[in-house]
Amino acid sequence: MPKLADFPPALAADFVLGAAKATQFPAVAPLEIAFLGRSNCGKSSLINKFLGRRGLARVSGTPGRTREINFFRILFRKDSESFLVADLPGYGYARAPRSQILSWKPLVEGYLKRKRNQKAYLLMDIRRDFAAEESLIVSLLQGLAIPVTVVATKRDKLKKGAEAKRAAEIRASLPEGVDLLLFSSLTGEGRREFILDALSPLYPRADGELR
Ligand SMILES: Nc1nc2c(ncn2[C@@H]2O[C@H](COP(=O)(O)OP(=O)(O)O)[C@@H](O)[C@H]2O)c(=O)[nH]1
Ligand SMILES: [Mg+2]
Repeated sequence: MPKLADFPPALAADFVLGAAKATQFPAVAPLEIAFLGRSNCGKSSLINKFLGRRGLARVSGTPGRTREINFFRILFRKDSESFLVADLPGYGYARAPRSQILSWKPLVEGYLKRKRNQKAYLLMDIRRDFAAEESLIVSLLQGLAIPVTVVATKRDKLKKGAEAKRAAEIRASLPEGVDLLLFSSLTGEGRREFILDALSPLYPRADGELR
C-alpha cells in the first residue's frame, strides 16, 4: 500500500497572483501555509522542493527581489483538499530602499491577520543565529495565534557534526513551544519531515497510511 511518506510531487501547483496590497489577496482556502524569513534564506527554493516543482517559486541570486506576497494553489494529492501557499517577501535586506522595508510590515501583517486556518514556517539559514528579527516575527505570529515552526535551511552547507551542533544551538534559542526542522533544498534531506508537519491538518491520521 502506498505510504503518505512516499510523497511524490504535488499533483497540481499553480501560481495564483502576486499581491502588493490587501485588496488583492485571494479567496479563503481550507489551509494556508505561509513562508517567512530573511531575504535569501531559501524560501522559494524550499517551496519548490516541498512541492516537487522546480520553477514554481522564483529562486533568486539577488536578495530582496520579491516584494509581493506570491500565492500558489496546491492540490497535493487527489484525496486531499487544495491549499494555499504564501511566499512572503523577505526582510533584512540592507540595500532595499527604505520605502520597501516600510511597506513590508503592513502587507505581511495584513495577510496574517486574516483569520484563517493558517500555519507559518519561519525559515533561517542554519549558519545564522536566531536573531531579533526572527524573535519579533515569532511574537507577531504567536500574538495572532498562528502556529509557527522554524526551519533551518541549507543544511547541506554543513557537515553532519556541525549540523547537529548548530541545530542544538538554534533549538536552545527558540521561544518556548517552537519546534525546529532542518531542510536542504539541494538534497531534499528533511523534505519528508517537513511535509508530514505541513500537511498534518489535511491528513489528521499522519501515520503514513492513505485513508
Ligand atoms: N546549498 C544550498 N543553497 C540553497 C538552498 N536553498 C536555497 N539556496 C540558495 O540560496 C539562494 C537564495 O534562495 P531563494 O530560494 O531565492 O531564497 P529566498 O530569497 O528566501 O526566496 C539561491 O542562490 C539558492 O540557490 C539549500 O538548501 N542549499
Ligand atoms: Mg524568494
